Amino acid sequence: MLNNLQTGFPEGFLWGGATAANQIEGAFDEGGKGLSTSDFAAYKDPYAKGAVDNFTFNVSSKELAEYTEQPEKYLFPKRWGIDFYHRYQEDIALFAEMGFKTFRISISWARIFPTGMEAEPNEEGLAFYDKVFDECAKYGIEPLVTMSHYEMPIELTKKYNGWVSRELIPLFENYARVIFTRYAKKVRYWITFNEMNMNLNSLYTGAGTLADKVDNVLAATYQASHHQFLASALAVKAAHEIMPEAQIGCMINQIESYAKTTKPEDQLQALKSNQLNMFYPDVQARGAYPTYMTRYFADNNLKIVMEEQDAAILKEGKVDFVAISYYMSHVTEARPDAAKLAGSFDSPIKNEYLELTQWDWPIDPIGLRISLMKLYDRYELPLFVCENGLGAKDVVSADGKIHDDYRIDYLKKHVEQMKEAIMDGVELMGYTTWGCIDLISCGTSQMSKRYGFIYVDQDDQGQGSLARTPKDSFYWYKDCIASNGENL
Ligand code: BGP
Repeated sequence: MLNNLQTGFPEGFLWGGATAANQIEGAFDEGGKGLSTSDFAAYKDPYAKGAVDNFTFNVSSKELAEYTEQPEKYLFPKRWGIDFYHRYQEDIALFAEMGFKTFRISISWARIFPTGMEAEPNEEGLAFYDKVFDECAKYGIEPLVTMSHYEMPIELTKKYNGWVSRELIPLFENYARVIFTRYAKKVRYWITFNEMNMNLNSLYTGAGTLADKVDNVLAATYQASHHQFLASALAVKAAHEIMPEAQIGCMINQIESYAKTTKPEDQLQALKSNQLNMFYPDVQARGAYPTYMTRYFADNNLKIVMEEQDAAILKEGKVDFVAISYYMSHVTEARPDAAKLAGSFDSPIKNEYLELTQWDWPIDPIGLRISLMKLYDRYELPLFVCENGLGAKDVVSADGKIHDDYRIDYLKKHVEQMKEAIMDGVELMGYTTWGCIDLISCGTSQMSKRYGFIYVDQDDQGQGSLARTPKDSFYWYKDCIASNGENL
């Protein structure tokens, strides 16, 4: 039997916006919070032209030691956030005014377990997120919670060198059980790790691992990923036990690779690049390592240490949905360093059909449709676009307003393509645009790379009143949500 044609966004579609604790909260040393890896992220301007090899955000053990001893010597913009910690009520009220059905935030692990290793959680940290979820509930907004968004307690880096150590698995499972039990009645939608495939790009950001303390970075990346797969699977299992109504997903940064030419070698490379990206949801959605990785590990002489019970853990911890962030597509060709570029934001080959953002990210709304169609074909699981948006240098006009028609144009085109994908049969749960309120950019550590519907008065030096002002896109999105994606 044929399904009915779904002609628009389904009823109950989860429209909203997305953020991450380390980019919005500020208050890095309040409420009993321990220091996290993101408090020490090195500022290296990864978007400098031609910076493919520098694009790692990695921190060395020497830098970490220096930061710890002389924190004031370095710029740590993420510590400021946008003061969401104290202004969450005002911010959530603005999201409610736009009609948000959902709000994606992350819990900072170091607020709950300051070193990651305590026997008991930090009550003040737990109480903070209670207040945030209660505020959401006031407006009928469903939280979508990422359990680890590019941060973890720094003590776990110092003691274990992050996820490269298996010791972190029970610590994460315990953290998972604590937050599931506490928020069982308040949070129905969960994501374990943010953009796990970006481990390939930055071992420190994704896995809290100092690259200079491992022998082989690629091997360490896959070893750390293996431990995160297990931790994620155990969390999925715990979530299903503790919160039978909840849905818990995995997430990748979806960057579709197109072949540069019709040459079979280029086509093959595009297929392989896409496999390396989808390796992450392949494990988490199918519950086992895909066979193509056996060849990849052999070719690269990588030995991943696995224990006997691991296969069963992965099998029992399959996710309920697959979430993606989507910003761009890439072009690839058969070249010796092609595999190295998987997971990188930087595409060395220009796609002549696409325009670029101010940060040279190719704008490709149809690539979103292609991605959704491919991922749905592959997993037949509900999908969630939990990040998408335009980073731009917004200007406050003489009338005091922010006329961000370029952002409206970007979002409109992506919403149109999601609608097409839904008509193509894709089951899409929701759409949370990235940085629904201006926040500190992850990759550049700049405030001036803005994504929000709401302007925040703060500059790259952390100066400003922090006042919130709706931009033109605020009213556009409000209309989009009210019409369930019909008025664009
Ligand atoms: C994603 C991250 C976000 C976010 C976004 C935009 O990879 O999950 O944390 O910041 O990218 O990136 P940037 O801030 O570098 O523009």
